[in-house]
Amino acid sequence: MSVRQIVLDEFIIQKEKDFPYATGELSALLRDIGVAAKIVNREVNRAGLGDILGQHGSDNVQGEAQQKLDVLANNTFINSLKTSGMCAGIASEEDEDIICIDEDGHKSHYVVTMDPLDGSSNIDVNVSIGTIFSIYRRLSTKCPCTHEDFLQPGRQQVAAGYVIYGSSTMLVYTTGKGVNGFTLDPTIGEFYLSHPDIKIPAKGSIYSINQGSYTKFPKGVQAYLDYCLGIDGTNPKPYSLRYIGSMVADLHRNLIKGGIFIYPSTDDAPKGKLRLLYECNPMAFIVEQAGGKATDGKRNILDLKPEKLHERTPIFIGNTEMVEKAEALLAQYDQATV
Ligand code: AHM
Ligand code: MG
Repeated sequence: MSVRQIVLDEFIIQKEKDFPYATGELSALLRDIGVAAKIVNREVNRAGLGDILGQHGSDNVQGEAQQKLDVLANNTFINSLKTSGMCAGIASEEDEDIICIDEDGHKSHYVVTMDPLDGSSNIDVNVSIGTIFSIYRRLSTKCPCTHEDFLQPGRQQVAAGYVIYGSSTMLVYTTGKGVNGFTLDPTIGEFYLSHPDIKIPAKGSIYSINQGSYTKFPKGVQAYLDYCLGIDGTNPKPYSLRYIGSMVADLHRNLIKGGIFIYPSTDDAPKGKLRLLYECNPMAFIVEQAGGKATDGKRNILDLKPEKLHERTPIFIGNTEMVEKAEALLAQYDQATV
């Protein structure tokens, strides 16, 4: 008889022993996120059947049209975190300001940032989308929590993860001691450990970027793309371009197969599109824990000190060798323009 694989909740409890002073609070919070992910997964999986596709009729704080599933996922995670009592506050990509949960005097030590449904443009067309989350130990001690609790450098994350609603649904997370991936068995509603101790391959051959914006990218980014394509003659084996347009899906593939994901600045958006708190920091923590690297072109993403909740940053993330090659070309062009 084969040995049963470990499920997410068991794994989380087992991993508490890596942290001698653990109280179980973080573990409970991670388990709550797992439950919310299953609820969102249920809705994503039957999205074409109900009245949950299409636009919600509202804009989020970024001025982007919210999809019905964006709103549903946001409410699901917020409600789950509110009822659990394990979370002091939430900052969501979909909400203008932080949501403080501890006004009733509850004394949770953690706050959560999240992009409840990433890859919004893919919702209506049955292409992989995801949820991204990150957990910080709060700095304030009194209720309610404050903006400072959320505006911490990514290096301070105590846990981060994503859920990919793809051909199967997976939850991948780190608490700073490696990265582990769990696949949802929909027949019994459990996440099973399927990808233990994920490491990004040392060599990669995939690059992921919205190349349609090539003419709007900085010269250094264009130079790196010319290198990827083999146009500049220095890359003996040009790379494959793979771009889904859901950061979670693009990064998940590159994490498993080896590759780089880039969302750079453009002429129209000097800080790029992706948000430091909700997308870049959690993904940078995961990729670094898997042996990769994430920078804004010059600085490590995890060292950036956020100044506002919805701050954006350019990002180059994935296989270390590829990210460093991109940085080297960016630096050459920076120097050329000084
Ligand atoms: P969203 O949070 O509104 O879904 O936007 C983020 C998504 C990322 O998942 C993806 O990498 C990017 O937007 C794609 O943008 P573009 O269509 O400009 O390539
Ligand atoms: Mg999003």
